[in-house]
Amino acid sequence: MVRPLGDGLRFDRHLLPLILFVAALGFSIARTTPLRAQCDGCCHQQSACGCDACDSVFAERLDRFFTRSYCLSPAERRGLADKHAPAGLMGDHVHHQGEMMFEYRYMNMYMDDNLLGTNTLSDAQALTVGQALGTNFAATPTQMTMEMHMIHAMYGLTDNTTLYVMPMFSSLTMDHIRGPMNPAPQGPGSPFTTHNSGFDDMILGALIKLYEGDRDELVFNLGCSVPTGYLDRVSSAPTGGLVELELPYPMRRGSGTFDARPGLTYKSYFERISVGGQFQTDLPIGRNDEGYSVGNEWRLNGWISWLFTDRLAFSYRTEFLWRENFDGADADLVPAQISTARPDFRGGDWINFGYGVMALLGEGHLLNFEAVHPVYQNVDGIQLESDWWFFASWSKAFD
Ligand SMILES: [Cu+2]
Repeated sequence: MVRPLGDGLRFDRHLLPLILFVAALGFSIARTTPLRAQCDGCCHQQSACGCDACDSVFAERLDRFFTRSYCLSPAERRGLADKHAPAGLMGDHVHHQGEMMFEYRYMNMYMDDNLLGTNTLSDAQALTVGQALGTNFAATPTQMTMEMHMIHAMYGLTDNTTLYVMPMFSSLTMDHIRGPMNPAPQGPGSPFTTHNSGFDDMILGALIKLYEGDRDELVFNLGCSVPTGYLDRVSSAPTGGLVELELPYPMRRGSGTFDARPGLTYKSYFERISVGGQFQTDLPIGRNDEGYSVGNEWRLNGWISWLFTDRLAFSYRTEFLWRENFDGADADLVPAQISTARPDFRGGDWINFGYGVMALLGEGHLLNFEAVHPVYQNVDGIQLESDWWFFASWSKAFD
């Protein structure tokens, strides 16, 4: 009936202790290397210092891009390529008073095939298994692509408080196969595609630095989202032009509610690596005009960034993501038609790995890329299986 999660996506739980061990080892090695231990007293003038470490690995400094500096001041150390969290995360840093930052960020999420719990289903199975669960009589989704364009502006109100706003534009495309009760002239088994694009909900808030040490910091995210996305987009594609239907839950741009998005980020910088941890939530407040609220979401992330040079860093992160089912339901959707109209088929648990590259070019242009893929996913009911998220970002700060 179902086949196991294939193509290397099965999460091998034996990997987890290994990952934790490597992370702990890296952390302890870094911890035993104090920021200035290698050349007491001489420090941050690398060229004049003369000690081995300060002369750096590329003593001849052909290009700043290939420089590896040691013994930096805390402020200088925070300005290297790993100054931001991996591209898929936000809310990790503050700016000093009067500093502004602009970022353009792009995300592409790709989903293919359906999951029942942790098991991948073929498209034909998605229809029959779905019907056994009381849905997918009209169609089953088979693939989805979500693209997002995000403009992120940050402003340092004080040295400890940074305001930010992030308008987002999203483009959603979902492919389907029609089921046995679909009246479309093309008939059961025929494919169709729905599309939705426009402004999404807008994220804004304040980042508050709760603690700052020589080489670590703790930042609280007093964030929220406002319901600027439109929920009632209709399409006649599912019925082959016969009837217009509202697009189901995952094809909607936004939650329709104000969401509280508190989060907490800790970052610690060492000579050539930095580590970070973040707990970030998305908690809808009340129900929207359609009579439902999207599920609470919690994300726990841990990452390590390694400075290959001052201006080039590689990152690795692990994300634990928990998402609840929806409360209530939109009376305009018929849950028996398709699994994406089921408010009780929205939650699940995911463990994702992320691989990133960060490059600091010219005068402070930061390019940040990350590819994220799930190593474990366990969904409630039948849902599309996540394959990849890609993030790309350009940012620059201005005084
Ligand atoms: Cu910023």
